[in-house]
Amino acid sequence: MNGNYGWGLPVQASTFAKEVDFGINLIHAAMILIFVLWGIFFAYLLFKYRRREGVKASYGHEGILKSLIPDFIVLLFEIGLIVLYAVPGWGRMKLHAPEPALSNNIRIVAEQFAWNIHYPGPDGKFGRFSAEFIDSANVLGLDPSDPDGKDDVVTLNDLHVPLGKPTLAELTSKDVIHSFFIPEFRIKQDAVPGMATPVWFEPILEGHFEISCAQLCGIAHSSMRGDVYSHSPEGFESWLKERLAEKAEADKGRG
Ligand SMILES: [Cu+2]
Repeated sequence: MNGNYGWGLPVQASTFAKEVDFGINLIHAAMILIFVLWGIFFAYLLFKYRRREGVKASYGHEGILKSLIPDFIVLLFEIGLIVLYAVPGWGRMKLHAPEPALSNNIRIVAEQFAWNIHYPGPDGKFGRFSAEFIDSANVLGLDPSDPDGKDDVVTLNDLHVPLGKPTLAELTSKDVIHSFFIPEFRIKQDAVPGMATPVWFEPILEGHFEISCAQLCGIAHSSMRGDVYSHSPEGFESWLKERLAEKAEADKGRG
């Protein structure tokens, strides 16, 4: 797995990664610079205003505006960060969902303590689903009479996505609030019961990564992990074909 985080940021595996990392790196660099400058200034003041014979402290207000200049510089930098980087970047990443017709469409249903992934299969249509059909073999409650659901694939903690196009997911939860987090894709989104939240990303690197739950959701929160595989388009197609063959085999066994 590429999930070897080490000291630096995880590998940049989606189109969002560069822009997100720019902000993280800029903020860290600025904080180090401010920390060092303040430290030097502090030491300078300690020395300059040390206790000496015949010198008394003054408690007047003269020079107070001048002393606020560094704060104003930091404030300007922070406003610039929000207005020039954070808001436009957020807009680029979150404002416009990709066209469903040009995306890999999936549903992600979180539950204590797992990720169910629902693929629409070759017809591109999700089968109807309803709580009344939910049982241990049908965790998403797919309606067995719906033809659109015949070629659907459901996996547990096993997300497969193709390179070359965005993956557009509808994210929800069966029970409590979870948070869908793939560090390498720089994507994190709450999964809220009763809500279908759109979430999208485009992988740019073939590999094996990890989904983790980023919202404390119960006793086994820390083990709520899943695998993510980003494939070449051909690799993704052949993975899907294998799942469909498995499904046909299982249906034969049952029927
Ligand atoms: Cu969770």
